[in-house]
Amino acid sequence: MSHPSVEKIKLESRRLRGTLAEGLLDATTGSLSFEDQRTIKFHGSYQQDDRDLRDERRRQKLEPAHQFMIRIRAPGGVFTPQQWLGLDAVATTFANHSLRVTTRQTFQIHGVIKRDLKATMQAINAAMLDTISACGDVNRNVLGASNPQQSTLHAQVHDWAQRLSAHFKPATRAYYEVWLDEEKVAESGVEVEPIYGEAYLPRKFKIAVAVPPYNDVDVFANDLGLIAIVDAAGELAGFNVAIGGSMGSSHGIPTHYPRVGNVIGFITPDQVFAIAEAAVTVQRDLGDREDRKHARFKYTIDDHGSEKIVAMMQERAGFTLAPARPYHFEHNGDRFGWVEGEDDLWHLTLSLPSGRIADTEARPLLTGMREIAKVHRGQFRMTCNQNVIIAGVPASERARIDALVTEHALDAENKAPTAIARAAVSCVALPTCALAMAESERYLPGFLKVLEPILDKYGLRETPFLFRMSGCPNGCSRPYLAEIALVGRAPGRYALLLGGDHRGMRMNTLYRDNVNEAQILEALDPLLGRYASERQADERFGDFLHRVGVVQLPSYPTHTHVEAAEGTAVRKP
Ligand code: SRM
Ligand code: SF4
Repeated sequence: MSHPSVEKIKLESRRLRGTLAEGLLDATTGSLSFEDQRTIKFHGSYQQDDRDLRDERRRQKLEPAHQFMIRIRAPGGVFTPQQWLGLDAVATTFANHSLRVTTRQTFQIHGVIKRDLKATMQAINAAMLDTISACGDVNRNVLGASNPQQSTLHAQVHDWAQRLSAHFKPATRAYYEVWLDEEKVAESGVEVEPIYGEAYLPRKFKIAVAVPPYNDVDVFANDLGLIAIVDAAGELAGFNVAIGGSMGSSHGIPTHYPRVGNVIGFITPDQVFAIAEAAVTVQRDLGDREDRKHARFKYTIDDHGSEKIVAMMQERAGFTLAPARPYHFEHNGDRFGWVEGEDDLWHLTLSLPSGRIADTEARPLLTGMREIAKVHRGQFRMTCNQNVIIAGVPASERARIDALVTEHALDAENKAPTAIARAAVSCVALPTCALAMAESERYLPGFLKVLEPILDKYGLRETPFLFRMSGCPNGCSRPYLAEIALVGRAPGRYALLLGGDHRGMRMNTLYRDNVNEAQILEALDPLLGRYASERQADERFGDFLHRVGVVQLPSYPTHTHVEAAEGTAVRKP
């Protein structure tokens, strides 16, 4: 049986209601209809099944072990202790007893069954949170820099993330009706969507706000990136605008490629909404609605040409972009441990294993964070590298937090034996992700372990490397920006990519395709050896590989390379 297209489903969904309300009540199956599985994404949830159990259930002639993943909308990634406790209760009551920090600085919970979905959404709402547009063909969670040392600037950027997220929230009341029992009114199902229109966007759209010198949001991986420019007095003067970043690609299909955003100019704060809306509506009108694999803004830009897209954006925004201002990124990572910020407040960044907060005997992370949330009076800030910052701690409270951290081994990753392990990022992949071709989160610790002796051999234990792993080429861990990346191809087999930089500005190159663990280590060993003996002072691995000619630009076989340094964007074919 052929299924309707996503475009048709959106148009016929009565503004994202579909038959969700009825489907939730159908007790004969743990699944939703094909159409509702598409519609529910706009409400921040995915239907999944436990892939570890798939074959066994098939043998037993049972339907798959259907379950739902729910993603929170958290622009800027800030949570109060009360919200943390609310989510902890959701995870332990309705989900698989874990909270998963994502690469877009929010939480996912996994393993919610259909009959608990509505109660779970209501519990999330009771924690003063929602999941609106966390997935689907709309603007997604807006990222905001999490550097805790610049609290004033951080607060401003957080505010921008909140306002942009609110601005691009769909107008439909579907979420409130389906999950929170809001009464239907005359407009139910026919609300005007002033920004999105009837069919919403052709594909997801992502916005991030970075504050140089840190690119912890990986601003160039977003459809629209805003790079804060601070004037001599330390005030926010405005933003450089970057367009067309996105990671998704496919193995061996040259027309599906990752791309870094290119900087197109500078705007003042009062121009932010106009330019953001221009970008979103140009993509709405010109984006590909036939081929979802070719529907992101990057393809619209490359197909129509950057000049035409920028001209259309300027026309719709009603002004011309000013020339981009100089800026400089130092790195795209997190800094672990305590740092002192403004107003005598301290901030503790904890490295989490792929963002997974769960209890194991050796590491009761979920319990530990819950105990901290019970006493902490500041905030929790999620980072886009899947880590958490316990933010805003007075000096007098540090010892109490430290004691809880030690008691629950919350600093185990901060003390990981190698620098590469502390900063590594990996996507969820198996067993929940339907698209995973290979393990990622579950394989990362094992891979880091077998890499350790090689790092030891060359004295590279404490040398920082930007390492990212994804279970498939969709690139949820943003692997194409890493110095070393593994991208899943098949069980136990990966593409090895090398030569990204540590500032998130240069993509890496395919170095070995379809290789297993032994072959990956065999490929890396001599390169790490050369790096140890031939590197220049402070030279990073990715830069070294370029200097000695192991990898060349253009770095990825099919993408457009962009150097976006000092306010200029140089596009190379
Ligand atoms: Fe992602 C799809 C997990 C960040 C590119 N992503 C998925 C799904 C929903 C699988 C699916 O469609 O069935 C994954 C759910 C797995 C699970 O079981 O939880 C999934 N993506 C994630 C998360 C949880 C990865 C993580 O380990 O942290 C991240 C959640 C972010 C959030 O909170 O909103 C996540 N995904 C990203 C990023 C990184 C980013 O945005 O900075 C990317 C690359 C940037 C980009 O959008 O290009 C990304 N995810 C994709 C794609 C490829 C999109 C494309 O245009 O080609 C897919 C597949 C799709 O949409 O069809 C995808
Ligand atoms: Fe799933 Fe692929 Fe994203 Fe990993 S990169 S979470 S395997 S879609």
